[in-house]
Amino acid sequence: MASRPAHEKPREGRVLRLVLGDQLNRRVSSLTDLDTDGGVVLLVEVRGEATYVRHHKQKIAFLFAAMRHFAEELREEGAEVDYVRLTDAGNTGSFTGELERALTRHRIARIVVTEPGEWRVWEMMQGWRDSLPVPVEIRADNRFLCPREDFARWAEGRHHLRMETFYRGMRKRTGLLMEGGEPLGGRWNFDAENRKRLPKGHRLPDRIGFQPDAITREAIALVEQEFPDHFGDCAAFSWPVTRADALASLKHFLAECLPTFGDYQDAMKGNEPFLYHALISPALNAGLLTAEEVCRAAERAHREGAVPLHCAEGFIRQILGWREYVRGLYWARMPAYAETNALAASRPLPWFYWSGETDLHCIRQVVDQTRAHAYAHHIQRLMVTGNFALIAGLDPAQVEEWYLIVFADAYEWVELPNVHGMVLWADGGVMGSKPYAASGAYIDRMSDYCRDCAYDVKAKTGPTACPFNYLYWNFLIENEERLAGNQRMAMPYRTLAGMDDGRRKQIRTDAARFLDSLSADQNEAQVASVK
Ligand code: FAD
Ligand code: DLZ
Ligand code: SF4
Repeated sequence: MASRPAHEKPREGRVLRLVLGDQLNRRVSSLTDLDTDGGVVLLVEVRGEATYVRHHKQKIAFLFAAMRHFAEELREEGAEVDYVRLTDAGNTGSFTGELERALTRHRIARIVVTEPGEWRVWEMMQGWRDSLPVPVEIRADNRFLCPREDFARWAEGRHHLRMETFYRGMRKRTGLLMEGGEPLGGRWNFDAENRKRLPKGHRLPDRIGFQPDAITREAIALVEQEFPDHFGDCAAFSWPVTRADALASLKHFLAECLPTFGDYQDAMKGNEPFLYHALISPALNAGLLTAEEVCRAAERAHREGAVPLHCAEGFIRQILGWREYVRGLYWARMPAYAETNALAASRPLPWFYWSGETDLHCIRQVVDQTRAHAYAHHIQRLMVTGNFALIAGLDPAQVEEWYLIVFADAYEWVELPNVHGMVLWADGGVMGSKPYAASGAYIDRMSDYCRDCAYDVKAKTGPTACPFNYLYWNFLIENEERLAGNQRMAMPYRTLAGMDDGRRKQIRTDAARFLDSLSADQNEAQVASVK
């Protein structure tokens, strides 16, 4: 709680509870005493948040729709809600400006807010304690299972922060999938069983979408009008924007997809963006669902016999493990974390990350579906657009900005560790013991993309060879000094050492030709027109 100079008299008035657009949960810490203390709940649509990066249109529409529905639900409950719309007269466009204006509209004694997800906003909040004329109480974010301080304690003194160690601690702490202090089924991790390719002719489950209601349609129209040049379109918008719909979406996933989720967790298929994935990350990250309830529901489904253990574990690990871990890492290591560039990568982001116009069929698939749905699943993000960015040596800052823009679930606390650490290894190994570099063979094994590609995934060199193949070896050559000593990279470096000079030279030539053609493609004006 902020202290105030002793000579100042406490202001009389009510509590102002600021709820940010990704804190839309009735149990969020800023609202826990709403019933007893009352006060005014403030929600604000501000241009600054929609444009600090030029978010995908669906992300902005999703959040505005969810904020408007949440405000209605609070009102129905009897709460006093002050809702500022983007186009309201006098809207200053920033959280700070809107707090200042709210203090002129209401007699306020103190402000209560839950800590934000992003460092950028955290810094802003620190400023409020000095600049605003009332005390500002910043409460811990209770939507996560691991408090920031607990993660910081765990991370203290460790250079490498391995997810698996953290995850086991979280299983013990929560008792999820535990029996008598031991992991259910005798193993912590069933990852090895979660790597199947989709069989030919496999019938995927139908997915439920949510038809935009009048409030959501209005939010979409607002976004089309105010942010017409942002990336993406809203034609296929079908995200759940209320807690009730998010719960319906979770229920559908648990019944129809989770029993098979684990098997095909890493699979990819042309024109099939969703497969068995949960599609809950926008709702989860905005507060419509909580990590705890989702994990408990998945565990229950297993204990009731509806879901095999490897599927329940594979899913729970993503949330209890990865999601909590990246959030903890972000807060433990920011702001320095974002600044490193361990592999000194500097190539500009190719234009096809926006347009999808490329002969690399796998990239085209992921970019096109991302434009249409503001969604790509984990392996697409990691092993297609991510892997390409790594082995082509793309500038981490530009890649990170792209990931923050294009997905409906993107917030820096989750995007940055995944991109900077897991994908680009720009943190020099804090997060992952080795870079996830892979050749075209991985994509071919896990998808049917290569079948429809102009390149030949089996060819290693030459103009028709899959660029992932020579870029992979070129990446190893370029980073030999930095990576050859890494135990986990020993095998590929042994293979590289066995290559004759001619092969190495050919790899370098193919890679240079391809990468130079990318640079030639760069065109700022074109990029702006596609965004
Ligand atoms: P499912 O595959 O069904 O998984 C269930 C849930 O597990 C997800 O909803 C998510 O909450 C959690 N989860 C899974 N993997 C991760 C992970 N690596 N980190 C954190 N949570 C995870 N997720 C985001 O929410 N926002 C991002 O901005 C984001 N950026 C990413 C960038 C890259 C390069 C990579 C490799 C992953 C990123 N992820 C991000 C993680 C993951 O890709 C998405 O959470 C997932 O695709 C969301 O879809 P889903 O709900 O269908 O997930
Ligand atoms: C992402 C986003 C957008 C586009 N717009 C708003 C907004 O108008 N009002 C708001 O309260 N929050 C918005 N957000 C979410 C914030 O960016 C998010 O709360 C911060 O990044 C902190 O995590
Ligand atoms: Fe992607 Fe290479 Fe396969 Fe084409 S051949 S889809 S570029 S992995």
